[in-house]
Amino acid sequence: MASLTAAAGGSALASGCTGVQSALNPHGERADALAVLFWIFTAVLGLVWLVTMAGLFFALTRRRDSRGEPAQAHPAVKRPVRIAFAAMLTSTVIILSGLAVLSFDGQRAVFGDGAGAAVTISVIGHQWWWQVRYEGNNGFETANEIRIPVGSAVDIKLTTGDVIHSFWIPSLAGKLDLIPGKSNELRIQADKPGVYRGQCAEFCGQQHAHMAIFVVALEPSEFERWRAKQAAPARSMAHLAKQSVFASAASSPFAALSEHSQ
Ligand SMILES: [Cu+2]
Repeated sequence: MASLTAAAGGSALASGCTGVQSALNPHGERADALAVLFWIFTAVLGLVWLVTMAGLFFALTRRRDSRGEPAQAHPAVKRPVRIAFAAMLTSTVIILSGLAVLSFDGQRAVFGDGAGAAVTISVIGHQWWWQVRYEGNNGFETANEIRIPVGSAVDIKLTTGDVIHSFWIPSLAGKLDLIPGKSNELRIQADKPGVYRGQCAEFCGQQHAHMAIFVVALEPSEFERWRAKQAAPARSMAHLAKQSVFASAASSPFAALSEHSQ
């Protein structure tokens, strides 16, 4: 039991950085750029924190003047102090400028529009679900699930039917809001097949926490098969009229149907 609990605890801890919904477990070009940015900021600012703490420690533990005289009210600023101040000011300007340039560069990589996308999908936010519309001649709709081909750029047009929502698939791309009266566009791309979870990232009402969306990345051939099937007109239900769909307790009503028809 204890080992079970420990294992569960360990996996819960690890799942903070991995799994189907993590910006630190990127599976797309744009998510990669964001993850790199995160680690650079963490490393540089971690180093600044360490140097600051070392300076503080040094100042606190330094031996006092052996003569034990009270500090002067207006001591003359000594040369080493001036040098230290100049160094701190210069390094602050250099570090902040460097991070700002990296940040703007990352922004371009995440939101800059590239070449034409393979697939364009409209996503409309609702309280509290995602309407997904595949545009084109044989357009169709799904809900709370987006299927995309692996390795292709997919443009997502974001609008909302009611309030502000925010579309965020951490493993694939950055975050972008859905604003009433406005259309935003975000590009996603998955490097390998899998299921990637997203979550509405803007509080939008009571059921906001349950407003999840899944991106299923399929091999291109598999995606095309699925798309063709979705786009095909619905089959007539006339032949089902005489059958009792709920007669069987089988998990799938369709399994029950095929049993009846034999
Ligand atoms: Cu929402």
